Formats: sequence, C-alpha cells, structure tokens
Amino acid sequence: MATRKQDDLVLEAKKSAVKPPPLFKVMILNDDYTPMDFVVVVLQKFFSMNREQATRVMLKVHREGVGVCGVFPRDVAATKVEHVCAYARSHQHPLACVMEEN
Ligand code: TYC
Repeated sequence: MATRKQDDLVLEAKKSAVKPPPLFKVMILNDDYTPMDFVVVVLQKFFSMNREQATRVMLKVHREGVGVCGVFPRDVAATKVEHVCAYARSHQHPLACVMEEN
C-alpha cells in the first residue's frame, strides 16, 4: 500500500487477504498384480521422472504401500489421477492413483 507522509512516498507491507491456493499430493498405491515395469512407465510418462527416479518411487511403493508422485494445484492433480487411472485400466491393471491435500 502507498501513502504520502510529508511529501515522502512510503511503501508499507500489507498482509495479503488471499490465501495461496492449496496443493495436492498425487500418490500411487501398491497392489499385487500391476507389473513393476508398468508402474515405472507410468511414473516416467505422467510425472516426468527419469528411469532411475521412477524405479526408486516404484520400489518404495512396492515395499511401503504408498508413495508420492508429485505435488500440484488441485486441477492439475485431479487430471493426473484421471489420466493414470484411465491408462492403467486401458492396460487391464488395477493400479490405484489418488490425491490428498498437502
Ligand atoms: N507390487 C507390484 C508387484 O509386485 C508392483 C507395484 C508397485 C504395483 C507399485 C503397484 O503402485 C505400485 N508386481
């Protein structure tokens, strides 16, 4: 905000009334049927990971049950979830992909 005090322009910091938009984690879940190679391809195709990053995330999910693929604004996260689920279904794999507020 700008105010004038005795001809000097004073710039004052003003707290913003608007909150930054929420971010959402996109996660994949482990299952017993989706092939490991397919999960690696999904992570490379939809989350721009290289083969090494994708393999690390896939193995973490395989061992721990869930893993984060990325963090995005709501609409981007929702689109990723839809695309991953549609791609998995089109290959008859049960891979689950979900989003959760960060
Ligand atoms: N557990 C699967 C297997 O042994 C591999 C897998 C990893 C599946 C990650 C899903 O999100 C997943 N073939």
